[in-house]
Amino acid sequence: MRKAMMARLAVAVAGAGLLLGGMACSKKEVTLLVAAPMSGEQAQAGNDLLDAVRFAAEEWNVKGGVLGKKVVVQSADDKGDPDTAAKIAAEWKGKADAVIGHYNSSCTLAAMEVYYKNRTLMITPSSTNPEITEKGYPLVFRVCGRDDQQGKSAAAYVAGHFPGARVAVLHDNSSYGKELANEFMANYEFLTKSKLIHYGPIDRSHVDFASEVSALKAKEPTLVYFGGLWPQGAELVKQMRRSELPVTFVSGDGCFDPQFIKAAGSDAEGSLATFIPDQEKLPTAKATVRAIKGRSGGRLGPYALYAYSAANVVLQGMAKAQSTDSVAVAKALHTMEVETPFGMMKFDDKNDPQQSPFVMWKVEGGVFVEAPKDAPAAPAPVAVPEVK
Ligand code: ABU
Repeated sequence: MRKAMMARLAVAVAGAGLLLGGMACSKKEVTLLVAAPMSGEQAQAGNDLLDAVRFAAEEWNVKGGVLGKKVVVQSADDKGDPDTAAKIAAEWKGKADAVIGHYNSSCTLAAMEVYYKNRTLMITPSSTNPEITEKGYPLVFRVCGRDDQQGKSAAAYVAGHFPGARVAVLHDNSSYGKELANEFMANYEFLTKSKLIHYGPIDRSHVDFASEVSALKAKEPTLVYFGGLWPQGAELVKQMRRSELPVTFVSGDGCFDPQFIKAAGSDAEGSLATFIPDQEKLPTAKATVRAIKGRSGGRLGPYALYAYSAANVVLQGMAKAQSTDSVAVAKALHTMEVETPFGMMKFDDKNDPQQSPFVMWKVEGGVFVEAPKDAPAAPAPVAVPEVK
C-alpha cells in the first residue's frame, strides 16, 4: 500500500511541470479552502469547521503566517450534496493551496479524485467512510477516525452491555450511514454469533418515519442501531417513542451533536452514540477548546478540533517541506509528527491518523456523557469478515 502510494506520488511529482498552471497562484498568500455544508440542515457542522480553520489561520498569521505568507481562508458550500462537492473541486483548481473538507463522506468520495487530478492536497476532518483513504490517493488525508473502527467499537459495546438484545439496524443509504451500519452489523453478528432481526434503509428525504417505525415495531426489537446523521436520528427517536416502541437507540458520530438532543427533546434521553473520548478533558486541547468556545457562543462542534488540526497539518507540513506544493507537503507529512490539540499526530501508510479511539456516549440529563464501560467484556473482535 505504502509503495503504491509513494509510486503515485512520484508520478505526481514527475507531472509537476505540466501542472504548474493548476497550482495556487498567489505568491503572497496561502489559501485554505473549507468545503462543507454551509447551508441546510447540516449548516452548523460546516460552519463549525470554517470557524475552527479561521482560528488556526489567525494564530499562524499572528506569528507571521507560513513561509512568510499570510494564511487566507475561503469557504465553499457543498450543501452536503456529492455533485455540488465535485463541482467545487473542479472550480477551485489552482485557487486553493489545500482543502479542508469535505464534511460528508459522500461529498469527499465524490470530490477527492478531482482534487487529486488537479494536484490539490485535501484533508477531511470528519468523513469517516474507510474507502476515502483505502483508495490510495496520495494527496488525500484524513485526521479523524473511520467507520470500520467505530462500527466495531459500537458492536463490542452492544454485545457486552445488551446480551440477548433483539437488534435492528437502520441506515440512511448514504456513503456514511450505510457503511457504518454494515460495519456494525458484521462485527455484531460475528461477536454474538446471532443475526439481526431487521436491516434496512430509511428515506432521508422524509421528515416522518412513521411507516418505517411501524414495520419495525411488528418485529419487536429491543435495540435499534442507526447509521446516519442527527436530523433523521432525532426524528426516528421521536417517532419510536410516539409509537411506544421501547428500544435503546444507538448511533454513531453523525448523531453525536447537541443538535440531536435539542431536536429530539426528552425523547433523546438514554440514547447512545460513539465518538472519541471527551476532547475537553485533553490537557493538550484546553487552550484551543477555550478559544473556539469563546468564538462560538460556548459551542464546541464535534469536529471543530479536527478541522483546527487539519489546518495545522497543512501549515506544519508546508513549513516542514519549505514549500506550498501539494506533493512536497504530502511527502513531508510522512516524515514528521504534527502538533495538534489531540497530541502529536502521525499518519499511517494510508494517510489516516495512527490513533483514533472511539468510546460510547449516552444522553443523560439533556447532555452527552461518556457511558460506563463496566459490562462483561465482549469476545475479542478478531478476523471479522470484510464488509462489502
Ligand atoms: N462522520 C460523520 C459525518 C460525516 C460523514 O462521514 O459523512
